[in-house]
Amino acid sequence: MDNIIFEKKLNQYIDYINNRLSEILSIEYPPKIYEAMRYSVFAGGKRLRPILAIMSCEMLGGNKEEIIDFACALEMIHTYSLIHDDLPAMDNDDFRRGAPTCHKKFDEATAILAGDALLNKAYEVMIDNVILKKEEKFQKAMKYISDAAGVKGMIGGQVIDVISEGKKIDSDTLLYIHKNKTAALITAPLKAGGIIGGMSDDEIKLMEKAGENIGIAFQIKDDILDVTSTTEVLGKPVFSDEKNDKITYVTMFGIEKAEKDLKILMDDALGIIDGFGEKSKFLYEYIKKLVSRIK
Ligand code: GRG
Repeated sequence: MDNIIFEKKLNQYIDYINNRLSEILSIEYPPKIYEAMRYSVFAGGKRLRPILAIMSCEMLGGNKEEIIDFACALEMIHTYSLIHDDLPAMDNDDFRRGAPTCHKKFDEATAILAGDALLNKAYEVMIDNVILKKEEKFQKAMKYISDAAGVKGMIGGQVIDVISEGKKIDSDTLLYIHKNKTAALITAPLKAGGIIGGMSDDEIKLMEKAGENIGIAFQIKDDILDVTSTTEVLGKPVFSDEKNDKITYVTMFGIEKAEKDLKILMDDALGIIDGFGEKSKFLYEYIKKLVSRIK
């Protein structure tokens, strides 16, 4: 696909997502909490998860108006997780995306509440859609997203990550962390988008497999960037895993194996997406570019 066409289309998706997020998070009372929520949501994230949701929905001819609120819910859940992850009680990071983290810009109490409020808002928006639209596919989309965000997904992964700090963990534990902390919230948009776009149960299973591979590959890439990039490019400190005494794919297996496994996982995922034919071209290109990301 022509790069200019790709970038143009991608920016259209990002604008569409940002406009809806801005509507959902329009400032009401008490303004301080909305300001903190908006600060982190509009701090320059890539919008990876909502983009995956919309692309997956459109792949079989679904329309983006049906998935947009679920896509925004995913971004709000993602943002809450970053706000809380940056807190002193967790990673204690002062910078993200090149700007002060939420608790540094505001204060700890506001950052905790802004995270809580974003998580809650995600569910408010999804349940509004479920009630209004009454079709089972919206219920299923909400179920995929809430399962992925919970203890059987991102939170479970985060718990094991936190309690593993400074400990020697085995490869199964590392894989559990990557699968749940990172891959769950990458698989969920592909499944939610797919179901709303009209995929069958078998197709959803394929998306689940692809999502898991992409998610683990994405985390491996994150681990690689942590030791190969610079603070200026990443917008956050490098060698943060070492600082936090965390075992990563790179420290466990070395950079060469990390690069090799990343490629195997991505090739497998791309093969699945390619199997959906011509309409999957855009998602295919997008996922391919994720591996070559520099931040
Ligand atoms: C606090 C419950 C709770 C969970 C936190 C997401 C997370 C779990 C921690 C953040 C740290 C981390 C390295 C997570 C792995 C996933 C990841 C690479 C997140 C960054 O996602 P991007 O690159 O972020 O999509 P942007 O900035 O583009 O939004």
